[in-house]
Amino acid sequence: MSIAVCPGSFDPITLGHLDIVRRAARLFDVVVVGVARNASKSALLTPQERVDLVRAALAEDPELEAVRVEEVTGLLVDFCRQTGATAVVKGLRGGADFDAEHPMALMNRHLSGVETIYLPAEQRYAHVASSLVKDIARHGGPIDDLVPRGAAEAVRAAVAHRA
Ligand code: COD
Repeated sequence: MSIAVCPGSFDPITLGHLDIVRRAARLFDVVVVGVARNASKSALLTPQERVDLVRAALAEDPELEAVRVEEVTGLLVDFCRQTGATAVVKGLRGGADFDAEHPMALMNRHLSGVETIYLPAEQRYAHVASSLVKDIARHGGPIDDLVPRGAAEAVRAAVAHRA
């Protein structure tokens, strides 16, 4: 049985993330979304909020019903070992993503042998980033067509509450 992890901060999950998870689910028998903390970013949403928003987004799509969502609290390679995953699936929007992802892919393989599979971003989501979604929301702009249903409201509430 092939098992893959789709990791990310998902702060918040976007339609671009969702597209990568959907495509990973067509390639692997089991996909686990790992909601992790990126030490170089300060998160708007709590880990539980991010997990809940990912679960709510997956529940909207029958194709993604079997995809599990868990929080990653330590090293990604340890999470992969615990879940039995032999691959990590990442989305690439362009060269900057590759430059950021490649050292992690090499390090994760060095640490545990886990392979990283890159999926090119779907063109219509290649400009979508969680950081831009938050920036737009902070300035009162429209984010509803960038994130799954439910996530937009949660981001607006968090921005208003934590401003
Ligand atoms: N279309 C396609 N792909 C996208 C899009 C989009 N619109 N937006 C983002 N993506 C991709 C990103 O390129 C990335 O591959 C993935 O989706 C997740 O993106 P983010 O922004 O939610 O998450 P990141 O990049 O902040 O996540 C980094 C991790 C948290 C996964 C990483 O820091 C990690 O593995 N941390 C765990 C601790 C660890 O093991 N550290 C050592 C690593 S060597």
